[in-house]
Amino acid sequence: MNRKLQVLTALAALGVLAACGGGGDGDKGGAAGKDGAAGKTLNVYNWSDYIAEDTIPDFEKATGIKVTYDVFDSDEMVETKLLAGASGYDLVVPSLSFLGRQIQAGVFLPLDKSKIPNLANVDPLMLKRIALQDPGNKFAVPYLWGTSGIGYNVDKIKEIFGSTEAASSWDMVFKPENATKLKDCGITVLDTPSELIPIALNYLGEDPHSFDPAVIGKAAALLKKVRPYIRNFHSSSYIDDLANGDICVVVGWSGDVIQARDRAAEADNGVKIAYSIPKEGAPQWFDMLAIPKDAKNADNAYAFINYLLRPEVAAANTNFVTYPNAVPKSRPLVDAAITGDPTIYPPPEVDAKLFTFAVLPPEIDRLYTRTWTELKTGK
Ligand code: SPD
Repeated sequence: MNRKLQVLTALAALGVLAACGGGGDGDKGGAAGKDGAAGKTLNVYNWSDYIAEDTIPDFEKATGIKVTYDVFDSDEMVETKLLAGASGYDLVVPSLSFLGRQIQAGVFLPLDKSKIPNLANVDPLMLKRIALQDPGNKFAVPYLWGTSGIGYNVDKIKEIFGSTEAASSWDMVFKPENATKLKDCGITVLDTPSELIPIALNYLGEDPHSFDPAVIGKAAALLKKVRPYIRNFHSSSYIDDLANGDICVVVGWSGDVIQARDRAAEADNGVKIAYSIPKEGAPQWFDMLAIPKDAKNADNAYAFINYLLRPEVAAANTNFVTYPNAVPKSRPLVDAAITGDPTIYPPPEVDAKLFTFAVLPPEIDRLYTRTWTELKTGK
């Protein structure tokens, strides 16, 4: 059964298709029910490839709220809109390290938790971890999480290096003698310094959270050495590029690479894709649901957050996009192939090597941006 059919079948079995809305979790008496027809809209800004295809239509059927859904593929894009103000969005999904800075800039509405009864479904340990950057979990709710690592074309890597062992280390992309071998089949890296600089620092044995310009300079030097072998800087097109065999390696996000693997398998095009969390360690990040303080439809945003936290909805999203969610009760509803995949749910020994991103002070954020521009333009 293909993934779309699996999701439909699972949702039908759970009785959440059609206009039922019956999660039994307090959704029905929520904001949606109280709004007049004119207020039945919701403007959402989420990452691309980051929601099951039925989630929005099912929410619309269940609540009568019409959703306008826009996508982005970098935290920098969301941040620019939020800091400029009047974004027009009622719900945004920044990652935790950016959210920390945006909270300080005062762009979010403090959550009225009485409007999100399903907050009780969220993993308390995750909330505790997140509270380091959002004290008291005052402004945001975790949506999905993942890691950043190496996605690769299995047959190409075997052909070039003799086995896929090479993909278990960042050496494969950061040693020029390796990267040069990948130049022709194509390397893409995420188009953001917020990922690549900490990854390079960690690889060099430095603190990935360092704010020391001299230390950050070491990451810049490393990236500069392999720059000639990087074909593309992009944070979403690599899903199809990997799946079609147009590139052979990406420094990308876990679930996106697994989606590329599944797209290739569904297309039956003979391309085999795998994802590796390199042994030197890799980033772990959390993407967060937050309401801009100038949101026009905040009550509908609460209703949507609450809907996403239903176990069956969270499971459907995880099954579709292959990123873990924050709702432990969803786990029995997630495909065993996903929960049992150590590249999606890292086992404790891998987890121990993961690091999170720091909230960058403005001057370091500017240094990151400058470093990135110089790298990309070759200056
Ligand atoms: N296609 C969805 C990707 C979500 C990635 N979020 C990562 C944020 C960490 N910087």
